[in-house]
Amino acid sequence: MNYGTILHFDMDAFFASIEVLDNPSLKGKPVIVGSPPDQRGVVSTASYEARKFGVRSAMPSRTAFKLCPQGIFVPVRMERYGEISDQVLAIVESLTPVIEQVSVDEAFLDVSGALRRWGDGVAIAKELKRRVSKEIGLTVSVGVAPNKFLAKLASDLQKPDGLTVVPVEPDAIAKFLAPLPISRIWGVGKVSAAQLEKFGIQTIGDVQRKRLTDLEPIVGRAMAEHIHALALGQDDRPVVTDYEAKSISSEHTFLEDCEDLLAIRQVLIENVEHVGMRLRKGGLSCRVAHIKYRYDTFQTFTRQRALKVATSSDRDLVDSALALLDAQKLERPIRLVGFGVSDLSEGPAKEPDPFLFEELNPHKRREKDQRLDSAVDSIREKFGTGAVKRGKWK
Ligand code: TTP
Ligand code: MG
Repeated sequence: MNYGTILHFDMDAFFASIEVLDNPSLKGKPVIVGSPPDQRGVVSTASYEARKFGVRSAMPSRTAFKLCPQGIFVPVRMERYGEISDQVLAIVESLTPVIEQVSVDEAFLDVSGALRRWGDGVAIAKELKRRVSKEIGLTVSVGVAPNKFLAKLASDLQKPDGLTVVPVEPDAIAKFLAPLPISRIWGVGKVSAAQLEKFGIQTIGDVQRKRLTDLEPIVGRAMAEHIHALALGQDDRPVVTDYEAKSISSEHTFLEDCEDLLAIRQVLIENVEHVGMRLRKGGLSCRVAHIKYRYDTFQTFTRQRALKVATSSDRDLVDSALALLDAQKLERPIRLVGFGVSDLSEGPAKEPDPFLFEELNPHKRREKDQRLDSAVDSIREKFGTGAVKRGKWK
């Protein structure tokens, strides 16, 4: 049998499963990881037992408590989840070198170069599941498909502990997708789904029966092209390893399209800080910064600029991100905003030190910034990214 060579895996109830792993008395119980129920704050994730009561990620902990009063609330231990994430990646790296990590608990793999050793994509998926279970004690769901869109969709279809194989023939792919709701199409959120449903389009099969020109007036040209291709399972994005891409980025999709420039700036800054932290964690600096934004119509723009010196400092990155954003004339509500860096090199920026007077010395300022950045990073590692917010930039 012919299988696809793109895999996507996603750990099951990741934070909650690790809490159960470290405290087996929680097994089989409704575990809720996040803020305590008597405080403001949200649920990070919940065990599948707690999800039966309707508890979900990002829900206020108070609401979760109302839905599931017998829930066992445990605080987030980011550092521990990072350790397990590294262990999972080490297993994956022993299977194939082409890995694109998407988040702490998921990644894409292109296994086309690893077939001789392992046979086919399904054999590699099984080996991954077996080793994650045996060596770490957790379950992971995997999708095997001919491309990224289908692999990601597949990994989510039979959670937890799933293994879903998507066919490779175009007709079979279309048949596989047809019964699924349009919300399964990557990028179709509540707003677009509601818009399409007004026109009687509820399943991916309904999209398949439309022509591109039928979809354009409903959701706009860019979005129409996007969903028309994905409804047929067409997606040619490559799996890009961190090494190849030599870029680090972070982006955020707003729950509702956003027109508030201050909110957009704030979210952009948070993305910058996230990127800065990853740069510094990897001991890297960058020479190019870019922003990305997407309108409600799905039209997407990126703007980049070269930095004067290689840097990993939040201050430099935020300065360039805001300068790039401020140069834009935003004409529509924003659906997504993101920040990224490229042209990476090893090590923090080091330059000769020609300044006699400390106060005038931008490199000294740089050292001070670096100390501040690393203090902020260690607080965030311990307490999560929301733990410290900086005051105003500039
Ligand atoms: P997910 O993979 O989205 O969720 P999950 O692993 O808990 O459950 P599933 O079996 O459905 O994959 O996210 C991975 C981890 O990221 C999750 O365990 C906790 C964290 N997270 C948050 O902190 N807040 C959020 O809103 C989401 C979605 C995830
Ligand atoms: Mg997960």
